[in-house]
Amino acid sequence: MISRRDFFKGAGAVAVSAAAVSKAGAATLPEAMTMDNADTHVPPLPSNGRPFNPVVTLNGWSLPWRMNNGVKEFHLIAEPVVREMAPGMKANLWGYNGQSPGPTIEVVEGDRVRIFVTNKLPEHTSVHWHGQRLPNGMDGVTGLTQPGIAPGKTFVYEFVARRPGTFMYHPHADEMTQMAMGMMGFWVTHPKDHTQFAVDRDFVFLLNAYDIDPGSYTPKTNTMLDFNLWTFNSRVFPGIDSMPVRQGDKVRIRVGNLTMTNHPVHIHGHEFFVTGTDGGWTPPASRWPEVTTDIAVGQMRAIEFVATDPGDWAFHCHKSHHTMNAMGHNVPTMIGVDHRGIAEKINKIVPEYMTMGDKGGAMGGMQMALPENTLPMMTGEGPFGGVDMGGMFTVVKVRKDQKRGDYTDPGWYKHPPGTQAYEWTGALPEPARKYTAGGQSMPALNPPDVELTVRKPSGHSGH
Ligand SMILES: [Cu+2]
Repeated sequence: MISRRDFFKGAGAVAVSAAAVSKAGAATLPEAMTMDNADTHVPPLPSNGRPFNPVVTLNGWSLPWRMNNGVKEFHLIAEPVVREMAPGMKANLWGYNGQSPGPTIEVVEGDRVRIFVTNKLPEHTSVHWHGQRLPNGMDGVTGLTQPGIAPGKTFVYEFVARRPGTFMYHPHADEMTQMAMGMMGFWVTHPKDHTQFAVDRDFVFLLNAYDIDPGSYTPKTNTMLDFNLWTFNSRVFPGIDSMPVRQGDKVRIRVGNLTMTNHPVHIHGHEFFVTGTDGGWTPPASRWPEVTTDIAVGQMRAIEFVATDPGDWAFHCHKSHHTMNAMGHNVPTMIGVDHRGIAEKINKIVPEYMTMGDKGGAMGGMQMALPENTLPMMTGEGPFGGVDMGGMFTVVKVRKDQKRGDYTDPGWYKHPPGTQAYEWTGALPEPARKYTAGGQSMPALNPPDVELTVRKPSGHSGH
């Protein structure tokens, strides 16, 4: 739930006249709304200010504002937060206004924006408005354009949102620690004309990553590459909300990357165009259709597609290790290795021990005993059993009967008869086999009694 913890009386959904606020509020800070859970919220935003089509932040929310003499005022609180990353696991992070990532800030091109930033962290911070055109002194780089905001202090940033598009915010102060702890948020500047670039659904989220040892709660901030939790908005599958859309909807998904590596995001069943980048909207003539687009560190991308085909369509990062949750990476590949004897011996010492994957890694049907506060590597349950993935994975749910503006999860897709893969139970012909370039047939894995046929390579016997 959104809650108000400061003095301000005007309810977010109720229009408060600018004059009334400016008298009462001139000497005060704007209210600091806070969020205490990680569901996707479609909150009613204040009806003052110019109209726009709001975005929906996956497992997040948009920050309400107040108008003060024509200036749109927001109040961000940098503070320690507890983030549920998926049911069963909580993390001690740093964020803004009760959550990590912080709330999405939505403004309209040409808005004069004033952001109060209060620091409730144990060390100094600042906020950099990533991608914005603004006066240099508002750019938020500690030591370069301002002193750090000391613990307990509040700074004011003020600028005109000059360019419509997709932006982020994050500290430029001890950023290795502060970003590894989850300090970041999304920013959308809507076009002055709200019919321009209009879509039916506009989802936003950040790519971020954490290294939290199983059984612990706080990220290891010195990790450079080997993170174990790859997240959309500090959530992992199955904790990431789905993206429900109505069949025929024009859908936009905006993604920003504040991890330490690139992420090729991939959609099933539809092609999209990259319509927006870090620098704004792409000229239509420059676009080409894709099903995967790579998002480099520090980049933002907006992709768009028409949701023509009903179903539950996976949407995920295509690096296979990024659709996994906490795991060790020093595990040897055991596919094809018969280790029945080994497991029995180890079980005498470690009764809970389960060998990893002699038939592959799929764990859909079984889960190892886990330490407190961690997640299985590959978790979420689908309608047909375990989805062998975790991490950066969610589902675009395209439904004919999803109501306009309705973001409630419609449940699992019911496949019409004859449109689903099924088991073949008839006779099987001999499978065609192919010889490799070396002329040796591929041996079966761990063959008990297969005779290898070795042929002399032909055609290269000399001149
Ligand atoms: Cu990735």
